[in-house]
Amino acid sequence: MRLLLVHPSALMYSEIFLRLEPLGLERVAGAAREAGHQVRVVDLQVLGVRKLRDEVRSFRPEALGISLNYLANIPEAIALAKRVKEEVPGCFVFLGGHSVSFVAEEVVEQAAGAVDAVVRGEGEPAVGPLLEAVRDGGVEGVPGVVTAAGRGPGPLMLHSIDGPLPARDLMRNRRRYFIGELDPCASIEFTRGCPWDCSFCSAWTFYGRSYRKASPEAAADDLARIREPNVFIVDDVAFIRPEHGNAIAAEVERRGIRKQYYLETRSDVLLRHPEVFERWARLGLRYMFLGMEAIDAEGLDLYRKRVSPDENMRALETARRLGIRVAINLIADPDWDEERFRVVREFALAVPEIVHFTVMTPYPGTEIWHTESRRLTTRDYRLFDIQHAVVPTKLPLARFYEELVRTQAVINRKHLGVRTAFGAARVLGRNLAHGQTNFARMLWKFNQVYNPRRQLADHARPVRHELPLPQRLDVGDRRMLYVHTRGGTQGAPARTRPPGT
Ligand code: B12
Ligand code: SF4
Repeated sequence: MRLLLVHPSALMYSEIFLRLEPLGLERVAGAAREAGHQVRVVDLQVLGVRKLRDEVRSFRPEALGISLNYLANIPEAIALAKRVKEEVPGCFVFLGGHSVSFVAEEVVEQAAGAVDAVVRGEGEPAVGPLLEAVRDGGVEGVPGVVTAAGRGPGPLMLHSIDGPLPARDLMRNRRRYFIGELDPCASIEFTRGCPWDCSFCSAWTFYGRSYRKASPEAAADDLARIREPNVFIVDDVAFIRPEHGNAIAAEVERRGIRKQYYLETRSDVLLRHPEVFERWARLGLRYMFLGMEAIDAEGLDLYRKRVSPDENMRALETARRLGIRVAINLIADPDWDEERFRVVREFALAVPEIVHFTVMTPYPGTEIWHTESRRLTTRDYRLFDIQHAVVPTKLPLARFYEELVRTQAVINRKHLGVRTAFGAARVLGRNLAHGQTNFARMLWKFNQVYNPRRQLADHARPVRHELPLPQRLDVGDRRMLYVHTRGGTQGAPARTRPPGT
């Protein structure tokens, strides 16, 4: 069967700092190819819609799959589905990915016939059986599938994440994937899932709190196949298990693979096993995201982060000692007033690290969706991008955005200060010499994109599709939030407790 897979366009505010290859979609493409289908991929993060139109006309797909990891992309995906249905009337359209898994029924209904099915959960085990059923009948019975007829059997989960291989070769314009100065940059996955249970996050609910590790050999094989000199490790929390991080490092050393890496981890994981990160720093680990989320104990408790402010500070010192640059993420609460923004600005200016802000947003699939989201001020999918306030702000909304953007701008200037500018100029020169312009564009785009008036105006756009209202659930039994449950797995992936709890 001819299958066209599409990733929607990049969300405006993230495009400044990064644009990364859609690894999940590439893995679905790999699975479909292994099942004998003819597959093409269009990533609208790096290709224009005209390219998609040309591809639809020339390839005449029998099935179209759109990736929806981000809620904010849902209206765009529905519009694309409608256009492709008009162009190729018999084409079977399905959606899949993280976010759409939590609102599958609602999206099928909102698409009013333009979407034939939504796949909940992991795409690799579902795509082969789904395409077979499209040809032979019985789509409703495929595990994980939701259609207008309702929900089929629960989704299946890969037993091992060693395969299928991501179909990196199907991507075009790979040079446009980058993160900060790591330009160009590819992505890789060493583990899947997260054993913690932070109240604002849906990573753990999606995978039913399971945690799987790629074998060190498969991880190193995949790494060796990557052509780019830079690699982003997509794991929710890298190197939770020190023996796993060390085993992959040993394979990388044995094969003499040399890359620069960016990863994401937690302060307590770094503090517990700094030697693993030190080893990876020798192998090229340059940057890490630390999801600190809050600078005070109260905030950390609220998000059930299970980390103390002291641990966060010690983690920053450890990273500095290892020579790894840290990007900190803090959650800006809509309850913040001018004083709170001032305190946070002071903190951000006092530390040498890169500081990012995201706005506290209740997402379907998270615990706070059911506890706090009764107060939503908008249900426009496009505003659920953690850069807009979707619950009432203490300050008038316009003031809140002014303070937010002012804080972002102060921090941005800090990074582009005199000393940093020299460093940036060196990186710029090196990247431009190789024809890589992503990092350069990022430096100039900030003021264009981060603009409080524009953020406010986004709230006034006409809304075509709205998020469903949250159901008030007693989340005493948090398994009710899961997409993947133990009964629905292929084999039995390890369900682990977070280390140290
Ligand atoms: C790596 C990552 C990123 C990377 C790479 C993103 C990219 N281009 O793919 C970066 C750092 C760029 C990023 C950025 C952002 N991210 Co992000 N990211 C993740 C993370 C940690 C892992 C995703 C991943 O690669 N997993 C590994 C692959 C193999 O799995 P996967 O992509 O989920 O794909 C599987 C399934 O979803 C499904 N699937 C996927 N596509 C399709 C398509 C079809 C047709 C089918 C059938 C199935 C299917 O099958 C795949 C294989 O099993 C997730 C958390 C998580 N655990 O999912 C958050 C997450 C997806 N991100 C999140 C957010 C909020 C963001 C940002 C908006 C943050 C910001 N403002 O800066 C931006 C927006 C990026 C953009 N597109 O513009 C939220 C999503 C919230 C939401 N409900 O919308 C998540 C869930 C994290 C969280 N805290 O809850 N992100
Ligand atoms: S540790 Fe990170 S990935 Fe895990 S639940 Fe908390 S925020 Fe989500």
